[in-house]
Order: sequence, then C-alpha cells, then structure tokens
Amino acid sequence: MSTSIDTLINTTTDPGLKKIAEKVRQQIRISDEEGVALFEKASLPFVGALANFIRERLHGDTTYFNRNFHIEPTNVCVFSCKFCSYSRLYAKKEEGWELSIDQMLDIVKSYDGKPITEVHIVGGVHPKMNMAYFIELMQKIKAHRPGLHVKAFTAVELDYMFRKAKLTVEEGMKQLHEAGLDSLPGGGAEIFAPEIREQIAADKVDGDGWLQIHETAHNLGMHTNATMLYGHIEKYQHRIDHMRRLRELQDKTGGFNTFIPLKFRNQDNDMSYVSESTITEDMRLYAIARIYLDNFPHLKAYWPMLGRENAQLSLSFGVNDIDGTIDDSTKIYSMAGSEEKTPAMSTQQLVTLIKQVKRKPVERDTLYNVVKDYTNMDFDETIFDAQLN
Ligand code: V47
Ligand code: SF4
Repeated sequence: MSTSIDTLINTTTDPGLKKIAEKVRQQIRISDEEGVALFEKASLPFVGALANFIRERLHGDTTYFNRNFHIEPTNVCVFSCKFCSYSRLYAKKEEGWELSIDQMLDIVKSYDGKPITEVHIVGGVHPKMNMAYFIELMQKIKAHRPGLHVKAFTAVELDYMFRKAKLTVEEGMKQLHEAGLDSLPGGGAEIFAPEIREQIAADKVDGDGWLQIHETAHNLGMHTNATMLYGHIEKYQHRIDHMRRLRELQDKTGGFNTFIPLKFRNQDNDMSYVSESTITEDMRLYAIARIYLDNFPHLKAYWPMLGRENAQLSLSFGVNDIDGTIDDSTKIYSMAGSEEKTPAMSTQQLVTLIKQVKRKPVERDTLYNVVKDYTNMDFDETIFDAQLN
C-alpha cells in the first residue's frame, strides 16, 4: 500500500498535487484550496489512488451493508424544491399518499421475525403530521419492537415540526429522542451555500439551520448522517464549502457516522433541463470527499441511486459502505430517474456484489457495530442465510 502511494508521489510532476499526495500519506488535512484544486486538476486515477489508500488505511477491504427497510409516511410536502420529483404540493392534493400510524405499524409488523436492524423513516413535510403524531409513531414502534433502531426525519422535517409546535430545537429533539428516535438520516442538506440553495430549495431550512439540528442531536448523544446533493448547478467551490461546514461540525462533536453524496437525477422535476453528471465525475466526487473529509469514519454509496455496478466501482474510490437491503419502496429516487426502479437486494445479492470486486462483506448495525462477517462464508452458506430471512 505505501509503495503505491510512494510511486504516486514520485511520479506526480504538478507541485500542488504532489504536496496533496504527501499530506495524505502523512495524514495531514488538506485545505479548501487544495480540495478545489483536486476537482480542477487531478486525474481520476490520481484521486482514486489517494482515496483508496485512505479507505484501506481506515477499513482495509471491509465493506459494510445493513439490513433495513424504509417507511415513507407521505409524499405530500409544503415545500417546493426544484430538484424534487417526489413531492405533491399540499395545495394541489394530487397523487399524494398519507399513511396512518396503524398503516406504518403494519409495515413494521410485516418484518416481525426477520433479522432487520433498522427502520429508515423519511418523507415529505405534511402540515398535519405534527410532533404529537410522530411521537406516537415512535412510541408504538418501540413498544412493538424495542430493539429496532429508528433512524428518522431529515432536518427539514424536524425544523418544520419544531417550529409548528413552538419548541426550541433542543426541546423538540429531546422529546422525539425520549419517544424512541435513535438517530437522524442525512437528508435535506442539499448544498449549504446560500447562493445555490436559494435557487434550488429556497423555502426550507437553510444550511445553518440544518447544521444546528444535527449539532443538537449530537449533543444529546445521537449519531447522524450527512448528505450532499451534487451534479446540478453547483460549482466545485460550493461542494468544498459544503464539506468544510460538515468537517468543522464533526471536529466539534464527532457525531457524524457517514457522508452520503447523492447524485442529482433529472427525471420529472423542475430541473430536468440540467444534465446529469457522468460516472467519471461521480467517482471523482467520491474520491475527493474521502480525501477532504478526514474526520468522517465512513463514506457511503447509495446503490439504489447509483446502480449496482457503479456502486461496485465506487468501492475503489473511497467508499466503504453500500447501505442496506432496502426491501421496501424508496420512491424519492425511482420517481427522479434512479438506476433502480424497485430497489431491493437480498443479503446474498449484496454479499455477492461486494465479493465480486474482491472486498469483504460485513453486515453492520446503524452505529457500525459488526452484526455478521460474511468474508469466509461460502456461497451455499450465504444462500442458506438468505433463505432464513
Ligand atoms: O434530501 C431528492 C435527495 C434526499 C432528488 O442517511 C434527490 O442513510 C437526487 O437523505 N436526485 C433524501 N437526489 C434521502 C436521504 C438519504 C438517502 C439514503 C440514505 C440516507 C441516510 C439518507 O434525497 C433529499 C435530497 O437530497 N433527492 N430529489 C433527485 N432528483
Ligand atoms: Fe419536500 Fe423533501 Fe421534496 Fe423538498 S426534497 S419538496 S422538502 S419532499
């Protein structure tokens, strides 16, 4: 491993890039200017080699996945993000769905007896689904299955809920946490820089508000994820600005688990005129995120969005986690034109996907505790395990 980074340093002629490679070898943080320079000047093999060096230093070949399912309470939303193909405006009342608490509980019950460790609950911002509604949902899920980790609500949903209930972020977060909310997913971050955010997501919580909600969760001992919606109208400096704000908060709290870049998809939304990023650009983004975010333990590729083969490729560009089995509908992506129309993969399929690119599949829980190492499990055993689920 060190030989290949030494070779990279010795053969790089650009002094700025050589200095970045030297910093990576010595575990020294790169600056914002260096982050932008990587986007502007570095080749795909260069950033890939550095990102893979970091990935293998942190995790070796281990590639995590988890067994989870999604619940989307509603696609009705009071906001109007231009990139969103999913929401149905409250005022128009068209094509929207709203699940009752009992319907959501029935979804949870349909996984009884299955070795699922997490439920991921995210949806639109429905004006009638308030704090009381979601507190009741949390309590009922925990009463039914106390061991199930509840990862729920983007900072956008939380900001709306807390403001409507006239609660401070701290009060609101405490109430939900006590009711059973274990951690927060990373959605709603989009791009923090106001000059871009105002053009694509003008009416929801701003970047500072998103960060304050995650900081409050961290201070209560909860872990959270962070996303970045990329590949639309943002420039390289906006990506680095976004990651700098995350890196600074992580220095302060250490509460982020994983960074999840989300590739903008352009089907059926108000930004369909914007073309999508290429796979090369996607891999460069993953690699640069791995290099820049030196204090984030994990980098996740969300396979339903990227597709299975590209998710495999990303494992050579810094990614060490490919999310979960997701055996329920995740409509926010399929409606925006993602690679996977009905995202579901069995444990066996995920294990095979990871083994095909010579990495080690390890099932984790939400907090990255190892549930099961599939590395030395032969194929038949894997099939047997999948049949059990
Ligand atoms: O915030 C919406 C994105 C996010 C589009 O924490 C789009 O484990 C691309 O945050 N093209 C919600 N992306 C989903 C999310 C998430 C997903 C997977 C795992 C985790 C986690 C969190 O979906 C939104 C927005 O950034 N999104 N529309 C679109 N057209
Ligand atoms: Fe609503 Fe989320 Fe879609 Fe924005 S991205 S319109 S907040 S569902």
